[in-house]
Amino acid sequence: SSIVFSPVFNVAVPLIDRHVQEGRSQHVALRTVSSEVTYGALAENVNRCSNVLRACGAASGDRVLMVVKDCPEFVYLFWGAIKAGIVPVPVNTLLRAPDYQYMIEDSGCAIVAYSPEYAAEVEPALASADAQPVVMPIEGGDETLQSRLQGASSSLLPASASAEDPCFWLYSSGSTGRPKGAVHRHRDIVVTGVYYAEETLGMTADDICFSAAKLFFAYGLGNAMTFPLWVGATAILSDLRPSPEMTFDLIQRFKPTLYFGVPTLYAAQLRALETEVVDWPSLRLCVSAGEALPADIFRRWKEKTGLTILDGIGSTELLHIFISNREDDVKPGTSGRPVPGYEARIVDENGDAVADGEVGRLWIKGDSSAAYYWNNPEKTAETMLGEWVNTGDTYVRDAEGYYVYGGRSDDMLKVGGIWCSPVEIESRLIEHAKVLEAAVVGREDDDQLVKPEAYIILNDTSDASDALAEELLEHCKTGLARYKYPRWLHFVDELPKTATGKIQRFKLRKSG
Ligand code: 3UK
Repeated sequence: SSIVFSPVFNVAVPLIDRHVQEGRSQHVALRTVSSEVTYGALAENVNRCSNVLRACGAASGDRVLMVVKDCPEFVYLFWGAIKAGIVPVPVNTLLRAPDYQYMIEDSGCAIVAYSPEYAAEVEPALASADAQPVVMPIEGGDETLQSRLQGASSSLLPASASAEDPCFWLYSSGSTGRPKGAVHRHRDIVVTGVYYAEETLGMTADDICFSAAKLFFAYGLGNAMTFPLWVGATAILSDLRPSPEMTFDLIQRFKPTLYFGVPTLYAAQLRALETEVVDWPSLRLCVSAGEALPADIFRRWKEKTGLTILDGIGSTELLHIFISNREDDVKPGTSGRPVPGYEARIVDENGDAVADGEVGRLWIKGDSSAAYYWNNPEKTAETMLGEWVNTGDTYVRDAEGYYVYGGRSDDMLKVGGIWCSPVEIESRLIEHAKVLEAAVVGREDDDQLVKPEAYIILNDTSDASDALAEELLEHCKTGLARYKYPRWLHFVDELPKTATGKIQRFKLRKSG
């Protein structure tokens, strides 16, 4: 059931131009609290954006780094780049200047586009980077994308490409080392649209998609952009930080049919629903991904709202969800079964399949997997094993064929669905003058969701106090992306270590 692509294939044509060619120009593609963009207007703005990018000197294959909030310009830029043969690289907007400096240098991007909200982190990154990309703020002045779009031509022929050509990148983090740019191809967007959006969720042009996960995550990128554009549906976009109030307001205002969240947010919404009444007859399905959805949250959500949450596991490397529950086939507490078009294997250290009921590493084969990591042959070789991708997760397949998540095979944490490296938090803690050593592990909170917990050895143990704990938390919040601060902090006299001095995080995970 492989998808066949014509030899010349630019994915901007089926996702953007096709809707105009097929008479859907008046259908709403994007909706925000202040605007509505039809498919006709979208196609014109994408062309204008291609022309602006070319006028900035970007050539075929050049990268445009996007630190952009969820707004129509995100969509114009992403597709304007692709249609012109330029490679968009949307990145996490919650990061700090050193992260952006690294991505500017690693990607060798020709252009950096950013929403003014992120200027305080992006501008210092540009100033210290050893490269001089063209700088393009999205809005708020003369030399901005918004102002340039007004003067640009709205016609453009798509750059010639093949389904196998590099199309866009997404950065993915590891427990040690820098983030890696996963290079995705034109076809990957179609593959996820067909197998997951259409065949698994039954998405059609009548759907209205609302994703609490932002567009810069592969999860949000599919939910609120590539899926709706693939089927000709409507996406709701909001630049507000996800919160129960924000989601309740948008659900009541815009009446989405599909809602995409992460477990931490479902847990917070359930708490808010203890005192609040929300009416949501429009929703037909809810989706969860990013980290495992505890069965208890599934059950309480069903009880409170009558709605089913479909848990599914996806990754940046595979682009979207490859094992999932389905409306007619749900087993709470599991990730479900492989999505059509994907094969899953659970293997031992030698790469041999283990029996059902036994724990192993999860490998996935599917046509949406990234071609390679940019500039990183070692990590590419570790992760991309011929046709298979090593997900870095441990899984068990139960007797009924459902896949049960068993944790990471590295030390990485998923916090609110977003990657969080214990090593990075430890490094930040150690930067504090009073800290000698630190170890960070994941611990489950009352909702069975993992959050970072820090164990700290002070230079002078008599400094231990609540005030210092507060100070260290503040130190983390200012130096790291906000979601990465430790939720618990313990002062200890020693840390469990191997003979070679490596911290034994598994021992800390068992303690307490
Ligand atoms: C973990 C899950 C258990 C797992 C993503 C949907 O999360 C996404 O991509 P990332 O690259 O992280 C991938 C890793 O996250 N994970 C994701 N979903 C689940 N673990 N149950 C789940 N349902 O460790 C995986 O390897 O940030 C999610 C769609 C696209 C995505 N990129």
